[in-house]
Amino acid sequence: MYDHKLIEKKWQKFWDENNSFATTNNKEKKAYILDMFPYPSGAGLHVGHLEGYTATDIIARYKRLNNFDVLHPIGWDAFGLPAEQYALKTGNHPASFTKKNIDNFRSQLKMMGFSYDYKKEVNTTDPNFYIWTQWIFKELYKKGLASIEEIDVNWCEQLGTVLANEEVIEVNGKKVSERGNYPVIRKPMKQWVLKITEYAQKLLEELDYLDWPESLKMLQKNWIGKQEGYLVKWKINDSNQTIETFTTRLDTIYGVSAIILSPEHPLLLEISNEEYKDKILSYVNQSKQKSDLERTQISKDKSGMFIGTYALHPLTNEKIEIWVSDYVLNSYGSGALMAVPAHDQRDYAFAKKFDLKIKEVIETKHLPFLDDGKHINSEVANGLCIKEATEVIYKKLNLENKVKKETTYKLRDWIFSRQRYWGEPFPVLFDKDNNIHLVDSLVELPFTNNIKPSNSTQGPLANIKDWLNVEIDGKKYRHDTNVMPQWAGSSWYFLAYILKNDDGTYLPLNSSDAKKRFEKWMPVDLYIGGQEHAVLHLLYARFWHRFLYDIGIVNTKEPFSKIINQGLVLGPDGQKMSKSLGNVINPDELVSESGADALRLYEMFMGPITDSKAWNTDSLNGIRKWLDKIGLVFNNLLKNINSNSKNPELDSQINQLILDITNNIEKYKFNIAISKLMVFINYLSTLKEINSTNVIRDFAILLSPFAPHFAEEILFNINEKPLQYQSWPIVNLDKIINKNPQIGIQINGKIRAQMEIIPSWNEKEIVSQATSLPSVKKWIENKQIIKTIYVENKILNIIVK
Ligand code: ANZ
Repeated sequence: MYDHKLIEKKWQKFWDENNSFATTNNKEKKAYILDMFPYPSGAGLHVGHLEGYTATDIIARYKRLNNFDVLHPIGWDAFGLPAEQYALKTGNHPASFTKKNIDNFRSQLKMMGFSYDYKKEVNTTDPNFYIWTQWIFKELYKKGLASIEEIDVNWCEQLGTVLANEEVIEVNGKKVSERGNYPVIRKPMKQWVLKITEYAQKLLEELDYLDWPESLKMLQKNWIGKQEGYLVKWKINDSNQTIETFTTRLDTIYGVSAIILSPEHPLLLEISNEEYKDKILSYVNQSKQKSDLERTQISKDKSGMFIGTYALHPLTNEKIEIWVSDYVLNSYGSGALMAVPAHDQRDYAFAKKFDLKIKEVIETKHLPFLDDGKHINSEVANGLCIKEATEVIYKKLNLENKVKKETTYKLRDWIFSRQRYWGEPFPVLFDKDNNIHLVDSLVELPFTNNIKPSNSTQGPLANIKDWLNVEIDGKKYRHDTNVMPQWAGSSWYFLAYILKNDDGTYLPLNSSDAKKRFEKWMPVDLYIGGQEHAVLHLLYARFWHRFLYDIGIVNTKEPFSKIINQGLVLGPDGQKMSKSLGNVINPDELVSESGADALRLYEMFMGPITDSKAWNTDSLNGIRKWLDKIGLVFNNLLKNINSNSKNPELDSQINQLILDITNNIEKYKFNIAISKLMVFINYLSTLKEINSTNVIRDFAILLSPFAPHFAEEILFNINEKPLQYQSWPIVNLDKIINKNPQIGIQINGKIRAQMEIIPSWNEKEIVSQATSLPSVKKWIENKQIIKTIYVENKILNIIVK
């Protein structure tokens, strides 16, 4: 048994002392390999972190051995609610708590042997870092993309803060905070808002060019929610006002039964009939409690009321009732719709509930009828299908200026203030008239031990009176008492790594030297993390990056060219790991018992990186035993080196191994790569002698991305240089002895299996071998083979009935 404690310590010390993972800058090719930087919680690293971090480490080590300049950094996403809540509970300061956690995280990462360049380490709570977070904010402000607005926000009483839409989730139809599951209500408040909606189209377009999982792109696409349609103008009867409705089905306009406004529609009270107003107001209040999902769900009972006024149909001049209902969202389209019950599900439910007329304008088999068909009862559009009907109706309305094409997005602007303490302060001052003045220099987060919320709408910073008020040239100003959300720092941290100098300082983000470095390193070549960040971090980061591109700071439109979403590491019981279930696995104990190399190998051997998989400590022990076995096999062979021996089979096997490991690492199939290494060791264990240590050296290098300490130790034992001075073995294809050919087996025209054939087999033998394969058997069971056609060394067709 090898002494993992001794060996792992020894090599970690060596790597530290020899700057083994320093970012180089003298090669032709580069690889920027990025992890989603952790939030340094009190719980430390968990095995889920280690899964993604091991995967990126394999790639970073592999790229270094292949003569790439590699940037593989780590840092701390250290502002945020949990530290603040912990501080409130324990009376500690979030800064000291966070520092302690970071120290613990760093030593855990080192314990795992990850090849980070720690000189590039960043921390979002470091003023030298967030001075640039503030700078980006100021640039957004200067370009009109940041403003203070009185808006309906998601207010969470328990957390004492506003939350972004992306931070609110639905549980049983109720809106709750993503953190803590506390109730969230809608409430109008003055808040900083970033206009991500102005970037909706750009963010949508570029998605197509990214090498991201399709499911992740879909999530972003749906979140952005582009919809093309029409705005139709409706004149209000006996009034000069008009109302605009948004529709994607202009063709159905002859089937309108009512115009329906959202409860928040700005014209609602103005145009409603006096007698109805009290009732309408109480309806509006009721709808505040409901979530958007609850409001728009098809299955939910519809509510609403007539507001006592009418609109005039733009084509028929017919009087159409105007209603208010909360299934109409104010933030979508124009906050008002034309209800066509015969051809829309929600409108149908609404019409049924309130007994509105249902007029069919497409030949229908059932109601509501959502498909295309021949239009009826539609004057100019009779006999036409959707496309043509839309065109003629559009033309007719357009002549009278009653319609325009409109693209709408589901994406909402990003609410950017939080009434918290532990975050980036805003680099602004307000004068006595509430005008905004940007602060040129850093606005540092003031120290206080009183981080309790000051009252229900102001952050704890309002408690610090001598910070809050400032006097400049005899004029009085106030600081902003809000701080930025946790997502601010993570929206650009991948650029900060590039800015970080080895002496701990940062290049200015807007300097020409910085730009040169971005040209070298961006975009990120590989980014691994969980899918839970699909619409939060990954959308915000794309938005900021695209903005920085537009103002000429960075050279790529997109920050992350390739993303892999790692699957969840589940507890041994197959459930998501959680403290309450008591199924959390602690990496510290595992490393102490089996070693970091065994843990790294195990995490990669569990299954494909993208799959969710359950923990199994027995398999980890098996991996550890395999490492011991490698030691035994090598020790044995080292005693039997015979420079005269020739073994073409061994030459073939090692070259095949080089090819296989290379291909599988390139395809991120780490579990398969490890199984190939295992098969090779089995083969080596059958040999009596080898002619040199080259095969051992090559094996050690192939193993090194997965189990670096162990690999270094092997190299050391055969007097080879450390990994830092090695390169990836080069495959010699000529040495690979051609294996037996593989043929495909088709059953009724579909490939169902592959089979290796021995050259001496005749056709009859091949058919009999093929039909006895389990994967073929299940397709021919209880069937009759009518015919077989064999194409030499390629395919066997079996026709069955
Ligand atoms: C008339 C109509 C007839 C519609 C018909 C659909 C079918 P998607 O496709 O989900 O984006 N709508 C418009 N504004 C709305 C709002 N603020 N809140 C809720 N619903 C709204 O939906 C587009 C359709 O949603 C629009 O097209 C409109 O109903 C409704 F046979 O207009 B339609």
